[in-house]
Amino acid sequence: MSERVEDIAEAMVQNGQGILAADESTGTVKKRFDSIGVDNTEENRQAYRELLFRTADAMNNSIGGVILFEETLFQKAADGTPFVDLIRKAGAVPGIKVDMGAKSMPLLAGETVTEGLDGLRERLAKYYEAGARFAKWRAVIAIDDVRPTVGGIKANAHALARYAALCQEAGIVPIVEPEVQMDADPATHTIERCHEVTDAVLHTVFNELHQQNVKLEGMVLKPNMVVPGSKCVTQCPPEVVAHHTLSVLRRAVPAAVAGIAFLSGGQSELEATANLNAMNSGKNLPWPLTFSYGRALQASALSAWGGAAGNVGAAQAAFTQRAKMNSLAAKGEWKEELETA
Ligand code: 5MM
Repeated sequence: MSERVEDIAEAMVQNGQGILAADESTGTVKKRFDSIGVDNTEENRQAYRELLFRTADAMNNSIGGVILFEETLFQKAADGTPFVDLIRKAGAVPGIKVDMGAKSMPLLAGETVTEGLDGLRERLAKYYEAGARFAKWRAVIAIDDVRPTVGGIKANAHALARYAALCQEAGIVPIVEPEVQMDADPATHTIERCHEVTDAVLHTVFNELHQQNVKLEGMVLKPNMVVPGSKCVTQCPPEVVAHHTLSVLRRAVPAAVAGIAFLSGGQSELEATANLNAMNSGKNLPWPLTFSYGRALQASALSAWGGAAGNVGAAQAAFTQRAKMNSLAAKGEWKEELETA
């Protein structure tokens, strides 16, 4: 009997569990590996991902799902165990990034639309067969004084909904990720501008999801937090970020959605944890609010590893720490003192 998307979605985000975004495409891995002086070979990518997936404490206690890039979905650990089995054994759900990247819109300068719908039905069947039970599609929304345009928002929202519907048809939970960028250039926008844009984007996305009959109980939303651009002179403390983010989410996201798992978007590890914690502190929310971080879960682990087999233990300790801190934040139980305890 096939599992229900509602049950899979719930399992991914419950009880302070979050999602490890390890779906960096090969080009993005190159940027990350360049920063630690490691060659971007398949062998190194496999060794690094194995280190993460074998971090028992983090995987068993804090991670409910792992987003993989296609190469990793079909890869094996050094002892021949498929990565999908390692992840399942840790009690987490394996997932797959299925979009083909954000491509520039021909007549809307500075905006992108994410491609990858052609042939997606067939690819989803193959990924299901390989063990993936959720998928991810990321729309990248530019932000400045004039962008995004209504046309840019609509094109991305429409594609997100078409992707989500195809996923649910295949028995796969869609993670719907409309990312309003915080670290694009120029990133001088204020938190108020991010509030306005995120609100418009989420309303359009949920309108499209509704029109295409997507079951909200069987999806996870992966939004940006409402924050000022990273180069804006006025930065905001966690309480202010939480206030703006929750006010947008409460107005735009139906209570039926199974869960909300934020991206970190270029925030430091500590900022991403503190902001998530502030959102979960004593508020009565209709959905679990958790993390689906890439950089904010991996930055310390990556630099502790540095490509050396002898550093695997140190890298795993760093990953365990971030996973644990974010899991506490997803329950509103994190305190800064715990970082050094
Ligand atoms: C892990 O990075 C994903 C993007 O990979 P590509 O740019 O190579 O396609 C990204 O979608 C990620 O899942 C989310 O943005 C969350 O990652 P951050 O680092 O923003 O938390």
